[in-house]
Amino acid sequence: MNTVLKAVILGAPGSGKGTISNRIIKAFNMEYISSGDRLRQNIKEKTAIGLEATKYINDGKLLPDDLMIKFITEELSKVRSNSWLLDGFPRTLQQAQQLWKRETLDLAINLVVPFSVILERVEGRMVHLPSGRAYNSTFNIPKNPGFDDVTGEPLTKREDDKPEVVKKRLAVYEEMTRPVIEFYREQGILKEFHGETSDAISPQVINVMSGYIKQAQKT
Ligand code: G5P
Ligand code: MG
Repeated sequence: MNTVLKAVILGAPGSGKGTISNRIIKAFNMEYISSGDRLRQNIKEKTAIGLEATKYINDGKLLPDDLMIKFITEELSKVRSNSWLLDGFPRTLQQAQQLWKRETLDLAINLVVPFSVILERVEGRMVHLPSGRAYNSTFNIPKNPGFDDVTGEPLTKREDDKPEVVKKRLAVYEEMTRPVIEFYREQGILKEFHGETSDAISPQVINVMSGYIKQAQKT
């Protein structure tokens, strides 16, 4: 399907942004940019931003806005497609306002999952760093335990998935990202999806996005 759509996906840590984004990009022809995945890749490659990011990420804190806005602006400038899905950015009102000045967004997807469900999920998470594919001991279980289904490469645990850091990330989310949700509500592009599983939420998201794409193709 030919897609023309610029969207952001919001939601608390562990709400399933990465899992659902992977399903969205399989359904539609969109480029996927995850701020967290790209930062972790930079940490692995020991780049300047990677070295700076480590101390914030491992402590469950957000990187400073100026650094993050510059990083994502550069990542977006590399995108060749008219359609993309941005996961993990914006996280603060200032980031949202800067992105709004630069890009015409069509849709802000907000995933609303109870915090009790999230804490359980994050404990069992294993990731394939280069792609951002996430697995779990009870959901999306890797075919070969400890290895990525697609590449066969080893999976790792995220440094910031320790229970005490996850609690901090959830608190930071409540304080810093709530205003972002209100910002998109005021702009009239917010769509909220409630649920306890990604299997229940992702078909609803894909259904809504199909509507946007059909509308864009008519105009
Ligand atoms: P990230 O990487 O953006 P978070 O904290 O926003 O990190 P996270 O943890 O990546 O979000 P997610 O993508 O929402 O969570 O969730 P996921 O990985 O898909 O699913 C979580 C787990 O649950 C997985 O194991 C998955 O398999 C499982 N799962 C999914 N669905 C289900 C289900 O239905 N049932 C069950 N049982 N399991 C399921 O950001 C990390 C850090 O980078 C910095 C910050 O330091 C941040 O803390 N950063 C920024 N700093 C400043 N500004 C920004 N814009 C920044 N962006 C990143
Ligand atoms: Mg993620």
